[in-house]
Amino acid sequence: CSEAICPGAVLLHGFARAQADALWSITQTVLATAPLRQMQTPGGHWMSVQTSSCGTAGWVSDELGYRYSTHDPLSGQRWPAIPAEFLQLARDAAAAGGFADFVPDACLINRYTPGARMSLHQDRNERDFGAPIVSLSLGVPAIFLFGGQQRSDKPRRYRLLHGDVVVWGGPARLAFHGVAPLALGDHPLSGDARINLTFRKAL
Ligand code: MD5
Ligand code: FE
Repeated sequence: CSEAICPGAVLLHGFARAQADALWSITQTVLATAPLRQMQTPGGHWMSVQTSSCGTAGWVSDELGYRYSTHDPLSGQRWPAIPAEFLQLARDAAAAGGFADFVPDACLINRYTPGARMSLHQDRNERDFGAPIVSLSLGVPAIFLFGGQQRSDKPRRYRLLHGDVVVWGGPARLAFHGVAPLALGDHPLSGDARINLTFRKAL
């Protein structure tokens, strides 16, 4: 079933539940080539999540800023390709959210362990805000914070479970959002961790 978060944003409860365990193991394959690492913000802080990417472009952050890069700064190589199963899921979910023919060129992988969080922000490093972002949650549940158009708007909270998918587009594309500090949990595949995949059209 699906739950409207706001115009342009829909939470598809359990949309990927049937494939979630397979998507988890495919994610591990990607991470064997492009390992998770902590990134530094332009302000000089370390992010509490661990990050990697696949696709033509990967999201990176360092003292110079946030941006997309065609190469993994750790290896100097191109990021691994987005697996076909990921592309299919992103396309199907976007269509269910009202965005036909979505073809992401970037997949950001964020791993949260207990206490890791993401403070309120907007995703604005992508070139085309007309394309949606599709988000897949795997592993232990997280509390997602949906903040609305202004940073000062009081965030609404949504619990995201293994196999849940959210499609963010239209007026929701530039909304403020974040993730509350991950609570202790235990998941058969991920242990105490949560992994979020976000499919984006970055270039
Ligand atoms: C997460 N990750 O659950 C989220 C899922 C990130 C990030 O925020 O930047 O890695 S993506 C949620 C998202 C994307 C674009 C717009 C909106 C939410 N929104 O309008 O709330 O780890
Ligand atoms: Fe974000």
